[in-house]
Amino acid sequence: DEEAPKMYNEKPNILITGTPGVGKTTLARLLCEYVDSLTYVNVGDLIKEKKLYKKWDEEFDVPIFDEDMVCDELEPYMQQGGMVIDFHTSGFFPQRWFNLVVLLRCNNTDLYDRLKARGYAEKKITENIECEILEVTSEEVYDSYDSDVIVQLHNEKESDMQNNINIIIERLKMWKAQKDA
Ligand code: DAT
Repeated sequence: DEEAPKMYNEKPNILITGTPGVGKTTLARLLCEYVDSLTYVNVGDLIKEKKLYKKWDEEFDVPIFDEDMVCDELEPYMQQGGMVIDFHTSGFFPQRWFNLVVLLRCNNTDLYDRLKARGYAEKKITENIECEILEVTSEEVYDSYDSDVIVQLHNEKESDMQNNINIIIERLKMWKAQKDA
């Protein structure tokens, strides 16, 4: 999709990505509370609601989503702009969609505790932590998006959340200033 033209939406589209448990949903929802013009979209929920899958993963009991179905469903919303997309994987989204890509990170100890608290089975916890250690999500982000739209943020302590919100809001102001220039 690299050849596709950039979209000239009035409102920015933001991707919030990272390994499950890093705090995407918490941060994305909070961001949408702070900035009125933004709309929160949980892609995992959307996949289930709109049945954007053709197969089911029995081992992990999750739908194996269909990338084209997800992109087709989201495209009209992305055209509108102002979407905050919350999903753990991002390489299949058109690059042109996003004006800001937030990659959230969390250390293994906190990540373990969060996934355990979520009631995940040990195997699922291990898989997710390995994903974070091996930088699977991070590599996907850097392979898929321009480095100038990516912001990598640590989300470990409670106080990180407000800091991260402030950083994102600053980046959105920069985006707007560049767009209006
Ligand atoms: P994700 O959407 O990436 O799976 P989440 O937003 O559901 O993650 O957060 C996972 C858990 O971690 C949830 O119980 C809230 C908690 N959490 C998120 N950010 C935190 C932070 N900065 N400090 C402490 N706990 C946090």
